[in-house]
Amino acid sequence: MIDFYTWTTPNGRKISILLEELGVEYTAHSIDIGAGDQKTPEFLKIAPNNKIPAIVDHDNGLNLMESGAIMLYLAEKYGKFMPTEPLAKARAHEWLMWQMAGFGPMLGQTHAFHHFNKGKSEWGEERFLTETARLYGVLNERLKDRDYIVDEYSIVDMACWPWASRYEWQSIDLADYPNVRAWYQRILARPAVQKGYHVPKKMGEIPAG
Ligand SMILES: N[C@@H](CCC(=O)N[C@@H](CS)C(=O)NCC(=O)O)C(=O)O
Repeated sequence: MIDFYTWTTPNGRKISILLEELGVEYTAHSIDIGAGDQKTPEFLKIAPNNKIPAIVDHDNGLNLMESGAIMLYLAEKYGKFMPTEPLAKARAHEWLMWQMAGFGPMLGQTHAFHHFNKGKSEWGEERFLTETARLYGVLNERLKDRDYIVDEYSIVDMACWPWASRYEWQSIDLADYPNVRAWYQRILARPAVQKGYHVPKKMGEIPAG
């Protein structure tokens, strides 16, 4: 059994979608980051960086933070959603790192400057909107003639998709990125994605793309 500590954010949804796709038993615990739940001493023992998501795997007592590390751990443990052939695996690592270092953090800055603090910093908004659009362009190119980012549906898609689901906050029109839009809708059609999106609670409808 897995205890899963999360909130209604893209990094949290990466893991709830993966857990739903795997069909493993888990208990979701709400860590309301707006209320400061991530700063409690109890949570710090599980996630020393004070951020969601985190898990505790009661099969072996492992506690783990960092969404990329959690996804790699679960994919390896259950032998699913990650290629095993070395070259394909290297490619999956490449795009997972791209998400962890670019498509997540840069889009997160767009949320901070452009969605939550519009008008406070023209420089910040312009810098991160430009970078966000560039990253969507990179993803659009990668998805040319491909249904998924790395051959088959994998944790790489599950890592990127929740960030793309905030396209409205990022002033991104998916019509400008047709390959991303088709991929977005392909993944949205999956029942596990629809279920995982609403963990730990429903905050509204899933953007249709
Ligand atoms: N690199 C981390 C980032 C985690 C992260 O930024 N989590 C956010 C929510 S999406 C959070 O917990 N924020 C609370 C805070 O910064 O105090 C990961 O991928 O797990």
